[in-house]
Amino acid sequence: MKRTLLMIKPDAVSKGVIGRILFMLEENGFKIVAIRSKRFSRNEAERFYEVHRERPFFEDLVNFITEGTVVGVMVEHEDAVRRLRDLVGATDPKEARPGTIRAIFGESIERNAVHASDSPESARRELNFFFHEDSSD
Ligand code: FUP
Repeated sequence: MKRTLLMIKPDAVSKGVIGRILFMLEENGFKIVAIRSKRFSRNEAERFYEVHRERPFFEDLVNFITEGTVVGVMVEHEDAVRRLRDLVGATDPKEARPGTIRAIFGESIERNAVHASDSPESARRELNFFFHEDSSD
């Protein structure tokens, strides 16, 4: 698995840190293969976060992700899913390792700056969602 998705969330986009996040990707050896900005409709957001539908935070998550523009970044690296999750850090920025994207840019467990696919299967699905093609390997 060489490719995965990083999504820059509306909090980070509105703070103007897209460039700093892309810089961190390149600095850590990721090749940027494609970039697309988009605004999620409610329906798209609900489909993107389908696995969380029954979780108590689902409604807030959909509200947040539809509040502004997001940026999908297709990245390539050996062992891409695991490497990117390492660079992104824990879901809650307070618990994220110093130097990780969420530790630097995240505001809270909900407004945590970025999303990274959590498995090769998710990467395939989420890349397809952003880029309408299976570009996972
Ligand atoms: P992660 O894989 O680190 O993005 O984390 P999860 O898949 O567990 O959660 C996905 C998103 O749901 C998080 F980015 C933010 C949101 N979330 C909450 O708002 N509250 C929680 O308690 C857990 C997750």
